[in-house]
Amino acid sequence: MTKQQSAFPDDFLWGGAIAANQAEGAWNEDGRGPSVNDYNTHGLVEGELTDTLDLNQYYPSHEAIDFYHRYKEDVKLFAEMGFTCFRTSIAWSRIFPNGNDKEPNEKGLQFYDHVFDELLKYDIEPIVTISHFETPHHLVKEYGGWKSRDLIDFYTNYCETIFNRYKGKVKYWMNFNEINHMHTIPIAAGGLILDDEETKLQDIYQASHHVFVAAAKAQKLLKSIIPNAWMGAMLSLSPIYPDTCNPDDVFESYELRRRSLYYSDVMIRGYYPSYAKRMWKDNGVEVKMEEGDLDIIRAYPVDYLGFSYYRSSTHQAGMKIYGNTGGIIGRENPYLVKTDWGWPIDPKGFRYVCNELYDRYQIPLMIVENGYGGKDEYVEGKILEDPGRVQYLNQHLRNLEEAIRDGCDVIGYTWWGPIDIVSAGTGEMRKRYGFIYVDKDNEGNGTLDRVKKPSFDWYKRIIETNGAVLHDKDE
Ligand code: BGP
Repeated sequence: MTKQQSAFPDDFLWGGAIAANQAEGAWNEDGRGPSVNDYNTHGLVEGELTDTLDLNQYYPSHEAIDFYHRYKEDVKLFAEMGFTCFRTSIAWSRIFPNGNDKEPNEKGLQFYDHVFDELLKYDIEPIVTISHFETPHHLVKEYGGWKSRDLIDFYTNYCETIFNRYKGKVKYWMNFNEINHMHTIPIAAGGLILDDEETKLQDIYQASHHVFVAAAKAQKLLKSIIPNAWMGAMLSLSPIYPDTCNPDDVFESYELRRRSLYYSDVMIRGYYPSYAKRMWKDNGVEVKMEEGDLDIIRAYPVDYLGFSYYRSSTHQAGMKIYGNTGGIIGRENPYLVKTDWGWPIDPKGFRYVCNELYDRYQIPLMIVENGYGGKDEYVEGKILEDPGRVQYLNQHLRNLEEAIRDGCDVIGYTWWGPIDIVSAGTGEMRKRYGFIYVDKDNEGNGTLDRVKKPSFDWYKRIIETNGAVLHDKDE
């Protein structure tokens, strides 16, 4: 039997993704101001935002894995794996310490110049998230995050600064990380502290409107400053299955899915979907808009859809809806095994969601997060095998390849956490995603040394064969 040809396009972008707050550390170095993560001891889902710092406490984001000082070593390792792209975020508060300062912090701008130069030295394309769960702490406390319309101008000023600074270096941008998490992790997606159940949905939909206007203004700025650059929306889009064929389960799961697709519908189509009005009405929501808002949203849609895929969820009509960084936490799916953190592993769901999204939007797709968080053992300087990660990677890439064969226009794939970093949801280090181990534990102990795991060489083989090697192994 002739070996199956890879279906990945010759110019497919292969790489990995991190976020500033989960990797850089140097949280108050060289003029950086605090973001929501820095006042949080256990991540954005399990932790809580405090007003002040208790210096007897350990804050995972303060040092993270010290990417701020070690980025050259880490980028060299990414280049060794053959990355052709690398996603990270710019920390808004490293550029504008309070988020709305008159002048940018030059040392912060210099840091990202150095990171992008290092990536480009190895022909690695930077993919930049403008705001990755990193709203400046000052804007959360003084303005209530994206509830305030003032954030539109603060954000677009930040965008104008970084577009002008990095126009020769960065082609791929994303406006907000997993913006549909406004509902499930509002502090992360919108810098929102929602303690009044009565007004929660009003605040979420109003904040979302401000985000849509800001995203459109950012796209207008990008196209004027870097005409050939691409702006993406970015959502967490693990699919939602109905728990049974009971039409109630089916329809409510469909509505829950649309609660997320609402964000990509507006940012990709350029207008509010027809179901929005009933969604607002049924929830007593009245979105306040200003003259010109809908015009700018229509005039400046995004160019591609970036999304994260970790797992799938199963929803039963009437059940409580809540989620974490992997997506909606629903009912048990008896057909799927789970990771050590209880995330169902569903490779076929990956193919399903690519088809669902490409059929809906017919614009290029980029998977900017897909990964397996597990407990790797580090014994006497040696990483034991990490078969769970290799299997997850192979199964998901095989299904991604099938999605490409199905006709989906997928332009790139960045594995979430190519190097161990701090977990967004729980603030843990022991939830490891990396092909590279970082010697640090949940309490902050360790040398921060980097050690290759067995999966490092395997991902390198996948990239150098453009996916063809996936058919050499059955596991
Ligand atoms: C997504 C975030 C990432 C990343 C990922 C994994 O929601 O965009 O920042 O952290 O989830 O989640 P966790 O780190 O909680 O395992």
